[in-house]
Amino acid sequence: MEDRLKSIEDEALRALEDAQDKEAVEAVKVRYLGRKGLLTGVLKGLGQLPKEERPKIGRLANEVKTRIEKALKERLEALSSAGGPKLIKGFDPTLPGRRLPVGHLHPITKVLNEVCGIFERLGFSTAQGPEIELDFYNFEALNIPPDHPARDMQDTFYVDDKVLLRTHTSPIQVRTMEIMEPPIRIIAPGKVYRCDSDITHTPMFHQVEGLMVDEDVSFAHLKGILTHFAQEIFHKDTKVRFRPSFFPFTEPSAEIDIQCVICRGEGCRVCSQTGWLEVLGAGLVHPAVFRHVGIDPERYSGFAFGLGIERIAMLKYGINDIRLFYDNDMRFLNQF
Ligand code: 2NM
Repeated sequence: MEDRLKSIEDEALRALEDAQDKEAVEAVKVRYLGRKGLLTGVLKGLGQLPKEERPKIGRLANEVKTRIEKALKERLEALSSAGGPKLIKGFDPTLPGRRLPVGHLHPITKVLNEVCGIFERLGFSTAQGPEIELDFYNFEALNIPPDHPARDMQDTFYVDDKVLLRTHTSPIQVRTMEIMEPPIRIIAPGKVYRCDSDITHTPMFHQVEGLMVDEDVSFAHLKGILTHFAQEIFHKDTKVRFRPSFFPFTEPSAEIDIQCVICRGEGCRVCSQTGWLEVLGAGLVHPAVFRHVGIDPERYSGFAFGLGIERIAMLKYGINDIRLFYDNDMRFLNQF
């Protein structure tokens, strides 16, 4: 009987070592310790043994039962810690954590950074200035006459008769020219304000203006720099067109068009059937502006340009309503 118990134990322990999953362990448990199991059979048969053998065999059988139970438990634990989730008091440390929502830059900030990056790589430095400006820097020094329509209360937010919200970032260029000797090569990014609101205008929008002043700066420099810019911000073979225009602060002045990004020049609604889209204003700095800031227009010349970031962003991303940038609708913003 002792040999029989020994072989039941050996068999059971070997079967457990071979068991590869919980089901196999359960089958071993049923085979040896179940109601009709092999060891249970031995215990039930104790009564048939000679009286003097019963205590010894009974004790041995119970010891074997305890060892098989222990091996069963250990095998189950080993199986659940190799592969599969580890359950620690109902907590599964292998589940992925809850992700924190991570924000990103606003599409206008991204395009602004991209525009500034292009000019920074050409050697331009960034300059800043106040959003609340004096009439002198916003209008007078820029050769904008007192009766010019841009000065109207309909177009400009006034704080009082001498103080206003800047309508362009040109005052930054004026302030820079006042304190800096040429050569000057700067860009002036920032928020600007105009009394205007519809699908292509918001009362606040973003501009980047640029200025280069030195001896012998010509319109050719302006053409080269702005053609390079258009081809960097849109596409390397973007066609560019310079059209004569007028600004009080530049002479001569030009507006710069790119071939329509929607119809590639065929003519469509976005380009009003012209095949071209206006993206920049520019020109050679007017001598009157140089005189206001104390730069000798006989010795120095310069070019300046300005562009609206929202307009560039709308063309780049095919957006038809500028107000989408400022509605704070995450379904829109998350696309960038
Ligand atoms: C534009 C178009 C043309 C401009 C001129 C100046 C300054 F201060 F140098 F005179 N700053 N920006 C300028 C020239 C801006 O924006 C459409």
